Amino acid sequence: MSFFKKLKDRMFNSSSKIEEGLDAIVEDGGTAEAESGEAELARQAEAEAAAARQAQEAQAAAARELAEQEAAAREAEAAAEAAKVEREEAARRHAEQLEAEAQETARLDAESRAKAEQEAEETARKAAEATEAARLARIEAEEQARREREAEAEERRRAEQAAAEAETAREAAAQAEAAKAAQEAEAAKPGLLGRLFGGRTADKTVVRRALDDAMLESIEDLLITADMGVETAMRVSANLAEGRMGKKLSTAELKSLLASEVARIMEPVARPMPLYAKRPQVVLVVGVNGSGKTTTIGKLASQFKAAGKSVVIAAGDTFRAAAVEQLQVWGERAGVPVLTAPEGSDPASLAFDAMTKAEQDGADLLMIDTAGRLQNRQDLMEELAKIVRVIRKKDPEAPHNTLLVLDATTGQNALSQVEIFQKIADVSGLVMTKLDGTAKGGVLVALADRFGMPIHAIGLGEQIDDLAPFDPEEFARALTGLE
Ligand SMILES: Nc1nc2c(ncn2[C@@H]2O[C@H](COP(=O)(O)OP(=O)(O)OP(=O)(O)O)[C@@H](O)[C@H]2O)c(=O)[nH]1
Ligand SMILES: [Mg+2]
Repeated sequence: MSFFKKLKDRMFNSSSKIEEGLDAIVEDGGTAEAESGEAELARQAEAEAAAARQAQEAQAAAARELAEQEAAAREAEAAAEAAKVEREEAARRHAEQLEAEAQETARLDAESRAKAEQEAEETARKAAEATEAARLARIEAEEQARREREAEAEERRRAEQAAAEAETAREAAAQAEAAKAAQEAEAAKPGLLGRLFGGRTADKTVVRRALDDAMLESIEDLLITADMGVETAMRVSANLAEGRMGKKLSTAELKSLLASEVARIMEPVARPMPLYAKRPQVVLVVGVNGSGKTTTIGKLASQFKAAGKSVVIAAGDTFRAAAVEQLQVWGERAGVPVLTAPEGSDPASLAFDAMTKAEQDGADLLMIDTAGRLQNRQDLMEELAKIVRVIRKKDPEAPHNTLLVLDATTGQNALSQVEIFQKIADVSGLVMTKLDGTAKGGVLVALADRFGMPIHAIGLGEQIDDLAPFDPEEFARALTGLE
């Protein structure tokens, strides 16, 4: 497994804050778009849009027609109903009139019957006439009722026809809808060419968001959360925005911009620990408690040994017996001798003895471990200064390298550690350990941006080969989650 594959796997095992954050920033307020600007894709999108528009128009027209037909059917029904009511009323009035006339005639006849016998015949005739008229009226009413029944049947037929037409229109609309769905399904499928060329023309979309102040602020906040520090986060996001305000960016594009910005900052500090002709080259290793000094010495000793250098380790952490034993274990693993002194003895005098021994042995490198120091423990800091003074009695140029070991999980605190150790120990380079233990890692960018101090190596685990030179591009890709 390549080292940076390991970095990415381990660092983002607990997922990268920056990677996840960038996804969220673009998706929040972004819109889906065609992934590529290729003409083919554009034409396809245009054709799909036109087909969708046509289907929509057909659907709208069918719906309009349906509505009109329904309205016409409703009107015809209302008119038929009104005509029926009117006809019934006319027939009723006619029958009433005839009835009243017949009654009047009968009354007049009865009156005149008493006055004049001769009129009796006439009266009888008139009565017969009246009877006949009533019969005719009845026939007329019956005829009227028949006509009404016929009219009703006709209306029913017409209403049924209108209903059938409405049903037909409804079916047409449903068909138009189905055709539209089929068209959309067809458009969603990659064409034959698309399938042949690995789906290049398939329905690919990507979310893009226009870069504005709000988005830039979110990016800045994200970088700060990832331990980059306010100053560096502001500088990085300002550089990223330069000439790009209003431009639409996808997550991948944003990651790529951020990665190149990070790589640009890191590039000047990515330097392996320099090796000199001077023998022994003295490497003093300093840092706060538990930052990984002893582990890093073991890993480095192993690497130098493998590169053909003769290495001696001095267990300058005389504070704890356990520290000496720990270093002896590392020395055995790396196959290099470890010089020790009794617990509680003066580390400066052990350093001096180790210088003498390394000179005698003609060793290429002398690596001196020191006790973990808190920046605010004045006595320990003075002890460290004393080690440096004593070494310089042997070699005024020593130590040739002073490595400050920093724990990536301490975040922004690493910046103040650099400041303080720089003052008392003249730090020449940094090693950042435990990058496998954080999802942030932005502190490295902050360190590079603020101090410009060389970063020699980074630690990714507790095993002897879990230390590697620092590669800015790979680091930037791993940090931003750029594939
Ligand atoms: N995950 C991980 N653990 C590490 C790494 N480097 C060191 N450690 C662990 O961190 C712990 C402290 O490491 P040491 O090497 O003892 O640190 P130190 O700076 O020598 O500590 P003191 O001497 O007590 O100040 C140990 O458990 C190491 O195994 C690393 O890169 N990744
Ligand atoms: Mg130690």
